[in-house]
Amino acid sequence: MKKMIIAAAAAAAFLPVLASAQFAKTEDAINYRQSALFIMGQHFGRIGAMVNDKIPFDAAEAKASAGIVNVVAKLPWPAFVPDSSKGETKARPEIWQDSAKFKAAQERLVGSLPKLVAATDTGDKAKIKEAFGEAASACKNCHDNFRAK
Ligand code: ASC
Repeated sequence: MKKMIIAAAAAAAFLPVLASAQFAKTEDAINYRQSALFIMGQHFGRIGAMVNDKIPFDAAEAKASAGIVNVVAKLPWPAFVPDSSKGETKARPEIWQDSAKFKAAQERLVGSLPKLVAATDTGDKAKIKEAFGEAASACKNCHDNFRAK
């Protein structure tokens, strides 16, 4: 049992390493990050639609979606590999030119999401709306600075 726990912990510790492993092709890296961002957009958008009264509020759905966004938001960033600013991508060269600013933008988003998860744990729509707003502003900050229109 103890061995299994250690093995599981070791596997979990390697997850970020796996996520940053080299991609076979530049195109794979672009597809990978776009896929993660698409999933994030779908689930984040669902929460947004609920707190903005576009669809009925469903606390369990909000909680499930926040959990997904919180995990998947860790994935796109290692896929912004060098030389992947060309091709089917809206990624702007500033991502590579000002990598410290790009990293800070990622961290702002990733840091906002545990608060969104915590808010969905309460089931309180007003709290979820507030945490959603913070995360949405982190999404927008990165899009405004690093994504082509
Ligand atoms: C969303 C979504 C985004 C953000 C962004 C916030 O629902 O898909 O990328 O919110 O539009 O400004």
